[in-house]
Amino acid sequence: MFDAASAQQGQTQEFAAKSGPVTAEMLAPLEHPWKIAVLPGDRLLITEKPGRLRLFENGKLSEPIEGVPKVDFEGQGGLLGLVIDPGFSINNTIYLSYAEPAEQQPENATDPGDPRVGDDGPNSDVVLKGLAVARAELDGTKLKNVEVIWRQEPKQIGRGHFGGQMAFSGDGKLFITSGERQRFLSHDPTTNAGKIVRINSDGVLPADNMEQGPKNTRRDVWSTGHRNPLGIAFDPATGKLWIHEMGPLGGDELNLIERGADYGWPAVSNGDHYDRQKIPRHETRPEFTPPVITWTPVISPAGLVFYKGNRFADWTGKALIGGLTAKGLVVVDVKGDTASEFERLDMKMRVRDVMEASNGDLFVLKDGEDGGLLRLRPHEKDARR
Ligand SMILES: [Ca+2]
Repeated sequence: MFDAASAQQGQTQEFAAKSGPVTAEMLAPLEHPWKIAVLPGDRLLITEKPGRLRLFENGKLSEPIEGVPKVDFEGQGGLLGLVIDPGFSINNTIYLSYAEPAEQQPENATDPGDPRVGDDGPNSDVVLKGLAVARAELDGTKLKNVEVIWRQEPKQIGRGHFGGQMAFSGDGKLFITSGERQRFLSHDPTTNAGKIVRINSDGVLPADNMEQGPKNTRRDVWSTGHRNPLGIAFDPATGKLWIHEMGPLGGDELNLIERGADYGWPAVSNGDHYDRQKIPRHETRPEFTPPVITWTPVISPAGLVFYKGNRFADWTGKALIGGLTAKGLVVVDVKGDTASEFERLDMKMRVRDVMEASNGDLFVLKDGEDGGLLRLRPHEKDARR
């Protein structure tokens, strides 16, 4: 097992997929890794939640890249998402998301707590903060021209539900998953928390978001009623946008995203609150768009990629989801507007992210303080020769 004591470079382990064994190789140990971006030539950028951004190239992990904004590392917050610009090979531009502390912290603040969100407890985290997205140019091992282009507003205290995943549409718009900060804000039109956000890559707001929402809906909002979305990707076969989000006690969701639609949280869920208080199910409120897949028991989805390669032949075109509770990969067969689970690759470890290498192998992040970067490939006889 890739545990803390043995998370050594080059160590391998086998897992069983439907189509045969999969070999996982530990490429590098990492502390709380969160997101991979694959650069041209299979160079990787990887975020570590405590606030480090590293390059992995030629089999080696770099020292932390300079110029990363100050992050608040606590609970689910820290340095989180990462995506490269569609024109990265020309402009070297990347986008980082992170929990940003407010410049002015409140005096004598207390966390009001809420039994519905579980046992974080009162006074658990009184730092005022919110998700922020910064754009920067990668210049060797430094970031330059770092500029914050979007923020969750207003900032909240509390340590959870930041969201922070990002994806570019084919027409160059940046989509951001914005979590509801454990404050049940997803139906509040005055905040962009609990929403899917769509902006231009320079932070300017497009004129054509959310036509159908309430009149005072913020102009950065594309869809509402989301809880804690930690995966976003466009299906290359259809151009459709998919996200997944963590449910509360039960009810993780895979959602097909349409402009202006309301996905129901916190009015409906296929799970219940952590204090066992019941939540009405999606089918009781047809005005909300229901999930295409809902998981109970939960998988705790993290990271989402549509697999384009053919090294894992029966996964081609399918969506791959990292599973924290599922402890492996959840493979989903997406066909147009429908989706169903195809299989699970049991890896016996919390998987935080999954991305694809240029040859169709997979890069996977093992979650946690004793986490790491793994490469998955189909087991082949003499593959190492
Ligand atoms: Ca929902």
